[in-house]
Amino acid sequence: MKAAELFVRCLENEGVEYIFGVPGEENLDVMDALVDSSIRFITTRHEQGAAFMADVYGRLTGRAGVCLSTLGPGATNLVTGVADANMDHAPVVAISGQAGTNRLHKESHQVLDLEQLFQPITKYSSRLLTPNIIPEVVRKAFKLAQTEKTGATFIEFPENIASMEIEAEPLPVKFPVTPEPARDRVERAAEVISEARNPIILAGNGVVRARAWKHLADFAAQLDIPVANTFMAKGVLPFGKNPLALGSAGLQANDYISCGFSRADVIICVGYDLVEYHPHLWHPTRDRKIIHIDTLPAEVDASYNIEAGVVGDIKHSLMRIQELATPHQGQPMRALREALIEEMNQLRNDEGFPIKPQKIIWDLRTALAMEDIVVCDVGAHKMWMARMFRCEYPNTCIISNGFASMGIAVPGAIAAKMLYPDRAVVAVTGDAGFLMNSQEIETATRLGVAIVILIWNDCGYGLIEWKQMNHFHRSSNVRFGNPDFVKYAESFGAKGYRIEKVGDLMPTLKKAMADKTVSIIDCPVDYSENLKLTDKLGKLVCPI
Ligand SMILES: Cc1ncc(C[n+]2csc(CCOP(=O)(O)OP(=O)(O)O)c2C)c(N)n1
Ligand SMILES: [Mg+2]
Repeated sequence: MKAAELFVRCLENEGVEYIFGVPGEENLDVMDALVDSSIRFITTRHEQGAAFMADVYGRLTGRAGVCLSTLGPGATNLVTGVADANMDHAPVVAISGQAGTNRLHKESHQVLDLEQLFQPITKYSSRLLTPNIIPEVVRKAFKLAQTEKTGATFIEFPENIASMEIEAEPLPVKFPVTPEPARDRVERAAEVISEARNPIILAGNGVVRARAWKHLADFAAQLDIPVANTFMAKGVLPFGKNPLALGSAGLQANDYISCGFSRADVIICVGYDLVEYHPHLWHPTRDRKIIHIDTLPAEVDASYNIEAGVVGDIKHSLMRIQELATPHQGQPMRALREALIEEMNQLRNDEGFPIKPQKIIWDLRTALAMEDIVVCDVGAHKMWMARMFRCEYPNTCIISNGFASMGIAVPGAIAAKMLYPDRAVVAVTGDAGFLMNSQEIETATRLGVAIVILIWNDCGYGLIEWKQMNHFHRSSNVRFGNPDFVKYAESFGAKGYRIEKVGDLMPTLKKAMADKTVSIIDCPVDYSENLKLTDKLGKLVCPI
């Protein structure tokens, strides 16, 4: 068979359902081999869209999402989405075509050294220099992408290799098992927790990746320790139902949860990735005892000097420590949760227009069922969503908080809806991030993937303006104009809605969710609330 065919068989062997991508001249053989494959190719309108779709597919399934491009400009277009997946620890395998090996050594049309280009943004970057290695390279790319800490890998496939003849078989797929934690570390962690006066848990996305949220809830309940979560661990404890849930930590500013960290003497980090939230922001004093529970040893950071590192399967680590540690009593941090809930509820009947972020979130939460999925973009809206959108289940509010690239929401929502056609899926995005990948609306309408896109319209780079005003009390180059989003939607054959008064939002959301096609809601937002929040949190008097 052709090497391209073997390559596609290896992908099938890995259980690949979809490849998101843009075909090119240098992957003709792979594209042709896909015609006879069970794998469905999802033709996108930009390689970045393809990479973000693979990224969110990987987050939601734990299996590698796959994206594909041609050489040179196609591959450079993949870069942002691949980097995002890698830094956010989403399993992704990216594949690109390449010129034949007879012209890689010299100046040549569209040739870039892609293996090198992808090295710093992947766990493994490889070039198929001979067809014999295809089964090993593909297996390795999937194994590394799907093994903790999960992330992106890259395969470069030169066109002349793809058309060669080869007889070989895919390698069997095996999943490595994360080992049990070392007994002495478990004992040390249990001892520190038992002796603590005010312990707190910081749960990160590693808990979601390990599917260990039930174990975490048991651990917290039995030891009576409150839990803060990073943005990417939203829903790890059901916020509404579990009184130990303190909400999200990660705002760069002071917040209620900061009071929890400063009050704590022991901070138990579970599946926490430092990329999400600098330790110096929650541990400036560097004098608390930190317990690190994760699948890999802790990253070195001056503010993350650990007392006990429990490395191994997170579920087992939590169970073993729980067996040995002495439970605490009383919940001195409950006031933090109550203060946050009060704030979440405060503006639910607000009549202001443009609509305040808190009110948009209230209406969105009310319109959606708890199993429905929100994919958030990056900007001021993300900060509000992370802080105030309640989640009862993990992976129901997807946030990129490692690489934190704008442009993920629309393509990400498409991937989420393909995986969960029976749930409503809403892309919550700023007006800037929306236009970075809005071309994928065509992909969604072509595929019949009925997502809702909720644009927070402030005619500006809101988050940057927020920061500029905080630092310099004036803004610089953050304002822009927008197209008519309703007409824009209609030009794609999608539905467009404009919110003209506060009372429009809830019925429009419900209507959009019932639409059988893509719906785009243009919702003016009142970002004067941003500075009010900064001001309020600056003057925060800890409720505990
Ligand atoms: C691709 C990319 N470019 C730039 C940034 C830096 N950045 C972060 S938020 C932001 C503004 C986002 O504006 P918008 O999408 O309108 O959201 P808003 O802040 O207004 O809610 C920018 C420029 C980024 N994170 N990603
Ligand atoms: Mg904006």
